[in-house]
Amino acid sequence: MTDEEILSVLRPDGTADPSLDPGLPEPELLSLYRHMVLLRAIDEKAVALQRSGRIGFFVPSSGQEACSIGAGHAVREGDWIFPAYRDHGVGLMRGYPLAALVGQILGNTADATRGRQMPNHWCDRSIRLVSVSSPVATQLPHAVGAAYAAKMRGERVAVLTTFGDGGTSTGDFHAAMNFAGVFRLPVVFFCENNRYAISHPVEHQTASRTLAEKARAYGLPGVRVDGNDVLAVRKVVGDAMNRARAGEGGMLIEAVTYRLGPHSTSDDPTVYRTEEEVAAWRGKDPIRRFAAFLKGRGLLEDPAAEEAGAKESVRRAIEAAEGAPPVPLSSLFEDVYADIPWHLAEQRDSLLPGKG
Ligand SMILES: Cc1ncc(C[n+]2csc(CCOP(=O)(O)OP(=O)(O)O)c2C)c(N)n1
Repeated sequence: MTDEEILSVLRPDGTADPSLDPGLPEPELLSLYRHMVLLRAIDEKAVALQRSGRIGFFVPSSGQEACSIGAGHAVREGDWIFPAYRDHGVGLMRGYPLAALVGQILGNTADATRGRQMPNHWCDRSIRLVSVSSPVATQLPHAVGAAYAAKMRGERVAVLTTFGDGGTSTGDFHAAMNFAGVFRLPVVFFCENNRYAISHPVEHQTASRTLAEKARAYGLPGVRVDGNDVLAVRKVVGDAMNRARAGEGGMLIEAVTYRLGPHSTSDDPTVYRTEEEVAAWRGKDPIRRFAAFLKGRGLLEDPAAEEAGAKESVRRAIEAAEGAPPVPLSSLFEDVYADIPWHLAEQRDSLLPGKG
């Protein structure tokens, strides 16, 4: 392949290219599909919750489901994940529970971080899903640090970090890629080029022909993949993670995709994109594309029933999490110190007399 070519597995007729098909077992194929549908259902409901004032903030991933779910499926037990804020699907695919995800955006006692993180900033120690970073691309050097540690300890694990096209313009991208190249670290840089960094188009982000080609300067391979093709993403990220686990170093992957919705619930994309552009990408919807493949294989009969089932799961998870009580004030003083220092004890006692 040339530098600019984009690897696809799903063909326009709905079949898979046999030379590139990762050959996943049928239950796994269905699981990929169901997680993509679930991710879309979460998006729709979370945006509605924000609009009705029940949550403060949300970052949708509609249009990019093949990226999160395909990449998440390539992560194995023991691997580390340093995600971007749009990649809750990676965690979901690794088993991060829907109840925990919903609890996090509500920030009550159903939230593992007890309302201390900004909404949309998930983490789960049990699957090595490190907390989402708000500042763009700061997760990249963190991922490289974890990869360096894994290498020093002789662990055969890989680290996946995800970020957007805007992330490639940061100093952290340079520092992370350089360090990963020099020390041949087991880290996969998965860049979702969704064409915009909020309102800033990728053409104004870089003068490079592609984002993948930036890898060459750091001595890493760089490849482009169709980010609306879940089998292609799974194949490319899976190969890169295997290579990293085998001690062959890191890789930069540019997934070419599109964000169908707003950047976040605080954004209005109609002021910087045309309806025609959005409609053209709607025609490449990653879920519909994969559904066509599954139907052709006789694995999927009723996509509408799958969507209804996912919506119902989300509705039930929200109902359960909304019933959880708010986090008590006393939690302000918990979980940081084993023995609370005198000055905090004093503050606690003045705020909550008799609770010390
Ligand atoms: C260091 C830093 N600068 C600016 C911001 C504000 N900001 C939040 S998201 C974003 C755009 C990032 O775009 P991209 O990396 O392409 O990812 P995408 O949101 O498209 O997934 C910006 C500028 C920030 N969070 N951190």
